[in-house]
Amino acid sequence: NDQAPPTREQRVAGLKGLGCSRKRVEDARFTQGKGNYVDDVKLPGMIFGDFVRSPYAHARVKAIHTEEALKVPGVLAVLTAKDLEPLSLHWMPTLAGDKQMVLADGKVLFQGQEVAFVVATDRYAAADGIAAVEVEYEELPVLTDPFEALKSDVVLREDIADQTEGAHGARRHHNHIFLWEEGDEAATTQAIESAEVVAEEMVYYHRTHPCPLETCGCVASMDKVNGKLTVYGTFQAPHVVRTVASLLSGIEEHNIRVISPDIGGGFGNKVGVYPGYICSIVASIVTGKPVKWIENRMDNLMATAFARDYWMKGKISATRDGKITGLHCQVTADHGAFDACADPTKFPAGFFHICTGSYDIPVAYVGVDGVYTNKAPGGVAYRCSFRVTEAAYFIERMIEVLAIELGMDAAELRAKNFIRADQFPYTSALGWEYDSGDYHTAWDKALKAVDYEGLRREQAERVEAFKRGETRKLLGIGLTHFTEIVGAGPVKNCDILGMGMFDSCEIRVHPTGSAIARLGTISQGQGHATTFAQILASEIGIPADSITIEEGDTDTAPYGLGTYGSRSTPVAGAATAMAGRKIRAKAQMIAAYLLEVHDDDVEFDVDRFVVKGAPERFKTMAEIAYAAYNQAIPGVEPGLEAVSYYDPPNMTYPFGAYICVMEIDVDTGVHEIRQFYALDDCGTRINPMVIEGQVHGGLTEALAIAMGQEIAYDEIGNHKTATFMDFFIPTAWETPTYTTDHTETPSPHHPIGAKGVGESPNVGGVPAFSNAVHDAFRAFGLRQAHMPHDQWRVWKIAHDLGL
Ligand code: PCD
Repeated sequence: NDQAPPTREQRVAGLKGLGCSRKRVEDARFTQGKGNYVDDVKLPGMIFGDFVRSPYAHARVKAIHTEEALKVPGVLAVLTAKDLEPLSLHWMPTLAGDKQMVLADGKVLFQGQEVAFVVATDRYAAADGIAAVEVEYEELPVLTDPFEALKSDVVLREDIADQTEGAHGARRHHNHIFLWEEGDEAATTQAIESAEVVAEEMVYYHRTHPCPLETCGCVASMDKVNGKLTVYGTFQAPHVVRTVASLLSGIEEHNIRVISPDIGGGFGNKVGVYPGYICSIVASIVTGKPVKWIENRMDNLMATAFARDYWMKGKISATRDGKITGLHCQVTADHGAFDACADPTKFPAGFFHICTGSYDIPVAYVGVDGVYTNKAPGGVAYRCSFRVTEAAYFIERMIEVLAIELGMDAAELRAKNFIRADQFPYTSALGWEYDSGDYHTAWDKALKAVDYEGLRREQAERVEAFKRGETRKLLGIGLTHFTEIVGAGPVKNCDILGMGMFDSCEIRVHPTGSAIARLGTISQGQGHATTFAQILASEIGIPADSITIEEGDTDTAPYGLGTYGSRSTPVAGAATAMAGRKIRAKAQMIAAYLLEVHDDDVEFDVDRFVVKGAPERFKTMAEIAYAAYNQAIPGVEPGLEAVSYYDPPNMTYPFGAYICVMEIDVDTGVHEIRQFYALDDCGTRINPMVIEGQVHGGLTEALAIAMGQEIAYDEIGNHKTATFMDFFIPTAWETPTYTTDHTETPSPHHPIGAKGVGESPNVGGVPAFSNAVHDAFRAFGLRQAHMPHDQWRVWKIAHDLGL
């Protein structure tokens, strides 16, 4: 064989490791309709459960008549709160330390609330059964405005009406949940009162919904003979579901198996525990049959989860020449009927206090009031690390408003206040330690890329032309520089229901030199099977194509806290690298033995261990793996496996500079996005193509939120946007072309320097789109207009400004 051995470069390329735009291995099945989603799970004898839901937002439930429903052919059972009460399952604990009705117990508190669970032979019989259940309601006054709720005599939560203490401290009113504070209020007030310039604004981030294409659902299957409960479900955190299911049901944890199969998008919607899961499990235990529950679109938009709904009253102060001196923020957070926000336990407002953003602000204060209203519970991190998108929107709007107040260019104001590269690690006034960043470099690159000066000149000319009546279109330049905070843990700060937020990876290298790795996270479309194999390829020298990645089965995967808050790369990705290093350490001993040298005399090189100074003497990882199983090596156990549970020392702080250039027709409110430039810095990049896909997807969700998507209620609590006729989902038609770019500032504490990126485009995108709308009208006196900026609202801005 006269073929030349591969060069070192060819060996590196063959691994498809870090930095390679490897094609997604999961796409073969996704693009051919061969995915296996929860609704694809069909077990022998499976039956179907579905909910009777409340038509009222607030009503007393006087009686539930199930007799007629039970006569419907195919209907097997109808569960109500009375049936769940003996099991203590009529209420369930929420992730936020509150409790939530599983089925209506005496009253209903939001439209679409689960009232009874009809179990039938199939979905259609269940629907007929639902129609036959008769519920007697007595309507009660409805509160949909959190400010009114805090003043009203109407008691929403009668179950805790007299409790003056909640999970997060004192409650000052029967509809108040908590006041959570961070920072130094006295010093902040002092800084603002003595400042040369102060800007004040109410910034509202409206209620919206993650709305994954696949709705939530599960199949619960109780095997009474063996005492085993199996639950397939759309779970972003399967192990947590197993632990919670065990604690609630009393079934020992080893007898519960939770499986998240393919998931059609999560976006935070699939983190929480919903009544559908509990009712399916109970129904399976009662009937001894597998029970499926799958939401339809209206169920999903009405009942499981919501996001945002933050009223943020801000004050920001500065010197006359634009140096920021203080930031004050008072939030009124509408949590709906139950506090079911999905946040780490100690943070009832998530990581909202990252709201000093990318700026070096000496003093700051945040106070968040959680309030009950007659809306659906949820408060999930829809593509943002626990309220980070609210924080980014708030600070990026406040910067714009301050720029107006100062009569200063908003790009210059930002640059003047950025945390400088030499200040990292940087501790913010609200207590976060930013691990790394280089904001000025990213910002300069972004401004240059779009010819910022040229755009401002064009904008000024456009304003003049508009005033002369030569055009009816305005030009907006939407600027954003955001800082994300992703990767919860560390365990000492972050837990969910007491479970510390580490993550894990377990690797088995097979004798022939291929491998399987299992993680505690679960992909919902992010491409983990592709990218985590790349981390390993670079760490252990086995080609990514020879590594299977498996997630989502609690019987096989190591315990982990799941995928949300862009934590998979920062936490499970780190565990993967660390487990890989354990493999490598053992491989080194084996290689040294095989090469008959001391352990320290061999070194790792791409896919092999070589004798130092004698590169022709080496053992490949494939040879080493084979020896690990088939050769007796003194002092070394057979096999080549490792597991790592990784508790990150800190979170990672990705950042980005986004610029949106938008044309707005003042007569119709129609916008056209001429250019969208997105520079992301997520540290070391594992797969640039996957990152670009993440950015495209996140920006499109940001576009949706900023420009039209909304969960709206009328004054009696009717849900006005529970179908795709009313809830805006962008199609290819509305989606603009994006230009992506990057800088690379590795995280100093992550084993491979990677930071998360999945949520960044949503966090940075929303203020970029919204700032573009605002900026178009800046010359005509607009300061603040609430999202979503749909055509009617944009037209209204122009109209109100007399344009
Ligand atoms: N990466 C790379 N590099 C770096 C980073 C990252 O490459 N540096 C990649 C990885 O590997 C993956 C991705 O990218 O694959 C992502 O990652 P991250 O950032 O780490 O994240 P994760 O954890 O994985 O994920 C999560 C996210 C979230 S959170 C969300 S919303 C969303 C995102 O993710 N979701 C979703 N994205 C997505 N995509 C899809 N397709 N789907 C979905 O669902 Mo939450 O909290 O849940 O709300």
